[in-house]
Amino acid sequence: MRIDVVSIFPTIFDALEVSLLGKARQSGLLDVHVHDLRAFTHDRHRTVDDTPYGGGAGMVMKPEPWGEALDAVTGGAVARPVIVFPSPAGERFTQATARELSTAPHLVFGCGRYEGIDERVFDYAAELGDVRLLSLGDYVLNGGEVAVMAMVEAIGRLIPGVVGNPESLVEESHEDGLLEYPSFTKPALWREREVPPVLLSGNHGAVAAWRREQQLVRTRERRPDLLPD
Ligand code: JEK
Repeated sequence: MRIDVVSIFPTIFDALEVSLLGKARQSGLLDVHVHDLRAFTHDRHRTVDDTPYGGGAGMVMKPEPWGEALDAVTGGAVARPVIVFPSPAGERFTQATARELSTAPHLVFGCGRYEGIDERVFDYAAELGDVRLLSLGDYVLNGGEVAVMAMVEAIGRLIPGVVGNPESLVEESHEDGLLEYPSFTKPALWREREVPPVLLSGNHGAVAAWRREQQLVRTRERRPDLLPD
């Protein structure tokens, strides 16, 4: 999979090198290219923002640098790309979205800042690829970069061969929408706290039943929205 990221803070994405995706990048399964939006400006101050038409607070990203950046990163013709713009006004990015995007040969991420990007950029991008406006969740970030880091990590670990332990992905794909059961490791007694004895019993049926019960209890307590009525 090829991934292009456009941002005015390209060095934020240096962190991708040290996450689990570093290995995937070295092996060639993931080919990530980060671009500085300011490289697509032509004025002496490398301006990327301006005041909003109609008035209001804050600044809006100008369309011209975005048009040139999108032309440049979609020009390679790997395939018709999926072009993602993180946005507080987007559809929710979920595990299902990550699965869907993990099969795309070419993803482009456009990271906005300030109050966002001139709306015409999304319309223009739709001529170059399949545009998705996606939100990480219902809180306000200062820009798209942190959202893209999360999305690239969620998508990247689903690409076959990227995760170190493929068993964990098989387990995930069989998931039932409940929260996970609690995990324990050695020592069996730590600071007067015991590991639940059933996990030391060697009774695999009892372990499975206990874990399922824990999943249900935790989901009811913490995420009742995930349970059917
Ligand atoms: C992309 C710029 C910052 C800040 C104004 C007024 C109510 C805010 C944009 N889950 C997510 N939260 N935030 C983002 C995100 C934020 C971004 C950009 C993504 C580009 N910003 C910003 C304030 C406002 N709004 C009405 C909401 C807009 C995000 C994701 N993904």
